Amino acid sequence: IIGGNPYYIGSSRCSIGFSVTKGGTPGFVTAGHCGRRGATTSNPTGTFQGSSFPGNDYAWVAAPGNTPRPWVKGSGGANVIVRGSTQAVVGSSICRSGSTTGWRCGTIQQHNASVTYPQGTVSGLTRTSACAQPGDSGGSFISGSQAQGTTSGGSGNCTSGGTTYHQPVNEPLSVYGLTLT
Ligand code: TYR
Repeated sequence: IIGGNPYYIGSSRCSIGFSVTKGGTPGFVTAGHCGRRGATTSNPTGTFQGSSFPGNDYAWVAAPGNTPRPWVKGSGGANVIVRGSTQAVVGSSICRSGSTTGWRCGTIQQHNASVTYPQGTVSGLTRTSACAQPGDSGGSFISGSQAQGTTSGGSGNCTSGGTTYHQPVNEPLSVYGLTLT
């Protein structure tokens, strides 16, 4: 279980945010819009244990039998080690990792932003200038070695450039009692 890697919900693909454990059970945090509680995943095999969307956009998937790794997939496949989840300030450099467009970087532009999707509004998101595309959802946002959040949505693309919002990761960690692994 590595941040930025793909997983599948039926035929649709999302991305792993960060490896976590809950009481010895391995899994990962990802986007809430990727699956409801009870939905199953393949590659890796898991089950959504909790999911909040809209309002929030976070979820966690238990994936017993898989090995959680304390890193995300960086540039050229390098391991970027996760050492904590202290939120970075506006203006900080940030990068994201996802299964469609890989490792992409930008700047934090705003905390506590609200975005209205067709399904409803999500608040408490962070806006960045890093690009993303469909399938990158749920993937990792990291600043230095500090986990920031999971990809929610945005506009643009990685050819012309884009704006991407992430759900800060500390809320699902505390709501679900998860530990970054
Ligand atoms: N929301 C998209 C998904 O579900 C991810 C995405 C992010 C799409 C930013 C577009 C965008 O500009 O995969």
